[in-house]
Amino acid sequence: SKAPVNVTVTGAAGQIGYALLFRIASGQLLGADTPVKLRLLEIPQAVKAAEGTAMELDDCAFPLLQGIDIFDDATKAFEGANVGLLVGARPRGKGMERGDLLQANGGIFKPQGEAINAGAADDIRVLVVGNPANTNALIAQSNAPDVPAERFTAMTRLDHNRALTQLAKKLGVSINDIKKLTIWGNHSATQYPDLFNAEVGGGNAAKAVGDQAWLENDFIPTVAKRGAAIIEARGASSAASAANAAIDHVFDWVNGTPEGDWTSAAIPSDGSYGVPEGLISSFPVVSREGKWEIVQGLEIDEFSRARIDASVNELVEERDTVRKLGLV
Ligand code: NAX
Repeated sequence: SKAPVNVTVTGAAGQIGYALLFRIASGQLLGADTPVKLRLLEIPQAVKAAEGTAMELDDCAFPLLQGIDIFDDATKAFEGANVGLLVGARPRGKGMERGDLLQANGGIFKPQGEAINAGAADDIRVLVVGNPANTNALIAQSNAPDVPAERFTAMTRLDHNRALTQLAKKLGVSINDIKKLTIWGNHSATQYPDLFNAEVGGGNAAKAVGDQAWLENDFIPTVAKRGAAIIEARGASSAASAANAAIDHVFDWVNGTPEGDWTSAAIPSDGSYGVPEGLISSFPVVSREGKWEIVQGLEIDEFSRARIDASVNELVEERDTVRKLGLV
């Protein structure tokens, strides 16, 4: 039988953690034939709550779950980690400027990057969920110089999945009829969900919609502001859907994406599509042999170009801020 895979989850006692851990332990992250060991990282005040979640995991008697360890020390939590799901982050407080937010998160993601560098397994794959996810991933990556840069990614799969459903509803089609949708840029309100290269039933999605006003004034803002709409409706931010997207991201990274389709993930830019090299930006991606590859050769029209540039410029500003703060 296969050796267990060590999965480190930060922010394990939070609401995404609660939605995520049971799915990892049931085999949905890595596949039904892969045993897992969970390594949960929390701040000291939340360790007790993480222990409660671990009790419930025990009570599920998951056949694939071979152990749960709980830590309040990043160096220990990432020891031997094959997968790191970096969920815990510092939320934006009242009156907090973006620089303050980035600095506060630097205090989390810098030491976690160092911990990954020091002790993670050679095949470590990192997905950052905690916001601002792209730049947090950049901070962790910059502080893990011995780990290949490509192993640090940030999550835009929830945005991708949100866009799939909005388009399917608009056209009255199934999710399964939609292919090649892309989220470009930052996981923020500037993100650009692109229908011009997407397909519905084999035809062009933007043409099938045939309604530029809907695309600009309805579709794009609905996808980009969905997180706020969930908070408004639920009184709490997206949790189960975020956990689901994290599962999708890692599963595809490990197991590959289907032929004839692609997905969206924020990965280090190689300069493709004019995105400055090194920025962790969302692209159309396929996963082959355990690696993300950016889909090449897509046509980017003027409308898309402006949207992509706006989101990428925001990432450049975030990078410049964390550079000044000495975090990268
Ligand atoms: P919660 O506040 O419920 O949980 C966060 C947990 O992280 C807490 O238990 C806290 O104690 C822990 N934590 C804080 N600092 C830590 C540290 N240094 N080490 C380990 N644990 C630490 O938030 P939750 O709703 O679970 O959301 C977590 C993060 O996901 C937030 O940053 C949120 O903004 C982000 N999201 C990202 C999404 C995406 O698509 N990329 C969507 C969903 C979500 O909004």
